[in-house]
Amino acid sequence: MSDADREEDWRPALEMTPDTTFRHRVPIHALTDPVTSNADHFVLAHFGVPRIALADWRLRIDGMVRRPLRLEFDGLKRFRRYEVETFMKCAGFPDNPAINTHNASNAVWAGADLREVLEHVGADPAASFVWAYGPDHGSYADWSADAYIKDVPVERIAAGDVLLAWDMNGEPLPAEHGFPLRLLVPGFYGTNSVKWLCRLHVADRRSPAITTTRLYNDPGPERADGTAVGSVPVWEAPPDAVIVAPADRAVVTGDPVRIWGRTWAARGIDRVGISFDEGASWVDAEVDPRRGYAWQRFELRIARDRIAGATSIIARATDTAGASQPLERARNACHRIAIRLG
Ligand SMILES: Nc1nc2c(c(=O)[nH]1)N[C@H]1C(S)=C(S)[C@@H](COP(=O)(O)O)O[C@H]1N2
Ligand SMILES: [Mo]
Repeated sequence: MSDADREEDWRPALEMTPDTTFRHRVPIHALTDPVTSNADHFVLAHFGVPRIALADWRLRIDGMVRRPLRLEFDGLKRFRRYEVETFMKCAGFPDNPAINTHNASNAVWAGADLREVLEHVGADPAASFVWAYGPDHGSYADWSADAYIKDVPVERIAAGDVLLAWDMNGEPLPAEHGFPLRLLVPGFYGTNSVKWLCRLHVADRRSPAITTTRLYNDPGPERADGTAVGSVPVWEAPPDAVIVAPADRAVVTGDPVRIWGRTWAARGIDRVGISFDEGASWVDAEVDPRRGYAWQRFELRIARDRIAGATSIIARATDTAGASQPLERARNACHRIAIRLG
């Protein structure tokens, strides 16, 4: 049995600091920069933050490949470097698809294109998923795991821009964001972009891990009797938006009143409607054109007397395929803020 066949030897030496769930985020009204800085980009680490020394780290690639590999960091960096600017949106709670945590950022990532790395190792054309392994382990809420594993459809990888990313906004990945290497799946919910990436396993089926098959799987479409048909993995991000200004609970001054924010979807956003009457009627905002996977800016200037008496603002995005955000009870439910016209 060769080294690369041994099941557990993909784990580097590491220390988990902290060794409990770690979250960081700035308030939505602070998302004023088009590119979120490394310090302001939200962080979600289910089990804590593994600290890995570069000398201890390898990327193991195995499974349905002709040439299994253990790549050192320098070897990986010999692949062509690509840059991708992309929104990242946290799917929210692993097992609750009815809440939007509105946790989003936008950064410029750089690294190798996984499509080229798979060509290099001679991935079997019959493969359908790549399982990505992070070595972080521990517990989160009421479940625990000895690794953080996700699976990505080979089709998405073949479309390009799925990165093995070592740079974030021009700097090496900060520990919280996955040093030394993370997977980055633009257009998919953040949960799929495995940090502290140490192993890629090429397979013809989905991974059986708890993080792929049980958590982050939502009930499928409803039948007439209200029961769900199967389940759907939390992959492509549906249309979503946050109102950056005014801030929630702000006293709103000025005429016209200016409302703006950020919007995104795997496919890109076509339209954002703004409602001042709890969704009874909508006014179209202006939406910047889509650039790759970057989030788009929307803005509406509206005469004060047209919204007299308003106490809330809701934004609703529609993607290029015509899908709109649900008003409530969804991972991408509409953002609603309370305001007072001052
Ligand atoms: N190994 C590992 N990768 C992970 C996670 C994790 O806990 N462990 N969290 C995921 C989730 S749910 C999200 S939303 C993104 C967050 O990436 P960020 O912290 O760089 O913003 O990382 C994903 N990748
Ligand atoms: Mo997440």
